[in-house]
Amino acid sequence: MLYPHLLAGDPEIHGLVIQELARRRAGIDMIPSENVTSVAVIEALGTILTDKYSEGYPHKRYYGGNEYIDQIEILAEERAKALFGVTHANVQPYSGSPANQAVYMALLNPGETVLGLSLSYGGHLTHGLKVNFSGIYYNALNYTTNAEGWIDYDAVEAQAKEVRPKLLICGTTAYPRTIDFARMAAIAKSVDAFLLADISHIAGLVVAGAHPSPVGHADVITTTTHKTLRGPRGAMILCNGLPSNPLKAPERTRENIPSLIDRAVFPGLQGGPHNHQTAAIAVALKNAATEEFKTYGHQIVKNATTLAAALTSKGCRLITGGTDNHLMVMDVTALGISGSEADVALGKAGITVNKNTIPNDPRKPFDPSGIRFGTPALTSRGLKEPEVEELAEYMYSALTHPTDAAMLADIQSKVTALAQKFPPYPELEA
Ligand code: DSN
Repeated sequence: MLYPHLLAGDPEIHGLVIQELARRRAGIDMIPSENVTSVAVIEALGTILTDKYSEGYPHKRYYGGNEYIDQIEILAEERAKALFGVTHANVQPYSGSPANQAVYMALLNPGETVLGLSLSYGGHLTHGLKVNFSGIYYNALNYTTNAEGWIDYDAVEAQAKEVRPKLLICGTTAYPRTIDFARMAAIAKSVDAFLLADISHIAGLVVAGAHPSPVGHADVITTTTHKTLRGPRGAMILCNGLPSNPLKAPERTRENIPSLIDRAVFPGLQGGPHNHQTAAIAVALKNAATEEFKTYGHQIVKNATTLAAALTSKGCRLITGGTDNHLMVMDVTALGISGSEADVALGKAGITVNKNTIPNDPRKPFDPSGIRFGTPALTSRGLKEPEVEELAEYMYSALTHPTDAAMLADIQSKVTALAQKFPPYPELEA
């Protein structure tokens, strides 16, 4: 039996974990921010490292007994630096939102102006949503995409010149196209703003060479470690330069960004780092440096473009008409249903996606016009183009028969048969 000590200590939680594993194995997860991490990463997460306090940074801790924790954190930092080609990496942020919060704290005073992509056009909560810290404590303004869903860089430039942000953000959670980091850097430079590239969604594609890198363009890069990067939940902040570790707060200059970031993460926002998470990030980064990972990153994109082409050929309306990366957004109202109805119908068919707004969405965010889905997790499970084409058939059938229970049950049995050929975590016994 899997997890025997958990079973002995808490059968209720153990039972739910086993049911979640069974759920994952019976269906296909297409939420593009999710993935299937390695069992090596899961084992690192489950280690005794979780017990240790180590506030501070390697060789500068506020607690004793950190000689091995220091080595783990240094390994994670060195692997991150080598993988992305930067000279400074902070691997302590608990997740993507705190990482972005640390960047704000490092580079801005409360009330200063930030310009980021609107959440409802594919941005993120922390890029300036009014009810998020970014919109509450800062003068957060948003750019949008055009009606077809493309970022209009000329429009971003005009808006930046008008509002003069101190921080410009390029980063997305529901944008299916390549980001032009060089253009965003030129816009930031023209208004003397810092540029933050939040590559949480595409980090795995960047290291695989399947998406251009923001390194050399952005002043600061944030990324979660659990999306296309295939690691544990967590995040990193990357930049160039070296921390100077001054005794007093450094001035907000480009040269001081590494020190500013480190001080913002600790003691600015966080206490002790999650050392089991840091170890698991190190394990994931080692894997991301392999040739196999490069092949994986390119396969994610091949699977996504195959899926986009198959769905488009059936008449489905994809925002921007397709994808360059790992995800796509579909306007399902063209099929006579809402995003929520599509989400539920696909769920009954064994395919997990999420409802999502589309550009200029006339509907409310809780029941928007679209769905968002992608290929990182299914690619980790080994599905390739033929299986993805099969999935496109199942998706289309479910979306065009959203209330036909017998039809959805039939599709679900086919999806489960496919899913069982490609189990996630095959090393784990059921
Ligand atoms: N929740 C993540 C996503 O689904 O894209 C972003 O933080």
